Amino acid sequence: MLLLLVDYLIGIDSGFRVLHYLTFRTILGVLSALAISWFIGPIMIRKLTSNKIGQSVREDGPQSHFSKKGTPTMGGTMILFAIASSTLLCGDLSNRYVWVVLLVTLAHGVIGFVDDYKKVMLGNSAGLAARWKFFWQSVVALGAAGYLYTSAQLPAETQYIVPFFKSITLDLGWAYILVTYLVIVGSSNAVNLTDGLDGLAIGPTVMIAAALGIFAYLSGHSSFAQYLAIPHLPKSGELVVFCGALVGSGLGFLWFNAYPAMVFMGDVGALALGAALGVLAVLVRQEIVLLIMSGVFVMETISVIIQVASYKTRKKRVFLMAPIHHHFELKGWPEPRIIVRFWIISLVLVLIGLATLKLR
Ligand code: 57M
Repeated sequence: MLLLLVDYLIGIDSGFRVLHYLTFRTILGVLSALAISWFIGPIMIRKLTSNKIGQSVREDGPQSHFSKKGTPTMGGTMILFAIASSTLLCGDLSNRYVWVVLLVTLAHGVIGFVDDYKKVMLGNSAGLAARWKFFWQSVVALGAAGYLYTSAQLPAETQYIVPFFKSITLDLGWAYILVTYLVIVGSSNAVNLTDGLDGLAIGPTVMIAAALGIFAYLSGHSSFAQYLAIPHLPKSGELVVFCGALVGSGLGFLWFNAYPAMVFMGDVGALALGAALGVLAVLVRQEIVLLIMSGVFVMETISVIIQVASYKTRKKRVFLMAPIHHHFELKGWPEPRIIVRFWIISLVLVLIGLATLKLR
């Protein structure tokens, strides 16, 4: 939006020329999303509380969660409002990548909103049936994948690079659509599974979004891309503003979701944020690096797969409870200890992901 006004604003004061700089608009995106979240947070928590939009807690879960019953949920609506507002304000709205990431994120937010609404407002503990949730996630992800594949203007937009190997680029043709679909839906559901302790999902999400913003900036810059031997994707630079808005809104949400949480993000937040990370990784061609940086989300998902498979085949559990954060809770680890240790693991994995820029 600001870019549409920049010529008019420069006429008022030449200082507004700074709006042409991506870095300045990214910083503005972070701070505006943070300010929006800080402003909306208390209002939203009061509204959710007064409308009794509180979390129901399963009886078969860890005892320590029973005290969380009634905590306001669907805080993800605040996250998404802050992300959308800041991106629309600070981003270049003529950039199709910005619209792809925004629409995929918001579409998953709508799917999560319907699930939360059915659970919390209609008292239907099952929420949106898993098959319908998966169906609509698939529609959105396949739609995005198909659009990106058919609208690609450069081979680099659909080729795969392998971290640590400078000269390997894979052109998988239409398989790009399948891989993109799996990355978006997998990432969305992995964050959803992880969102089971205060701040456990939003912490790594903010770290990974910041790292993907660095990848987007470098890929969008021809000389940096050439120097680092990563694909030069002229349109990806503008994604930094979206990443900045995600970081700002995530930190703003964490202000209220930090232990002991005043609000949960709900599926509206978890599904959307996971999808955002997935589509960002696809747009900057760093799907494998996303897998590395999202190690906590991957670990949580694999723990569920192992637990369910073991229980179904052997009637025995591998973990005390899945996802794995519950396993550590039942081992007696205090919740904050699990959260901070998972954050530290995420930070290490994000730094390893960034190191792939040089280790090639
Ligand atoms: C998403 N939802 C949290 C909150 C959040 C197949 C199975 C592994 C599915 C899984 C499941 O139901 N996953 C759904 C996890 C829930 O959080 C809500 O959901 C939103 C995210 N989707 O925003 O609105 C609970 O998590 C806690 N929480 C916090 N702080 C936060 O900031 O403390 C959430 C956010 C909240 C709150 O207590 O109520 C969740 O855990 O359900 N199922 C499970 O994860 C269950 N595991 C399980 O059934 N394991 C079995 C299976 C695998 C065989 C086993 O190991 O034997 C656990 N979840 C719960 N109770 N609540 C255990 C039972």
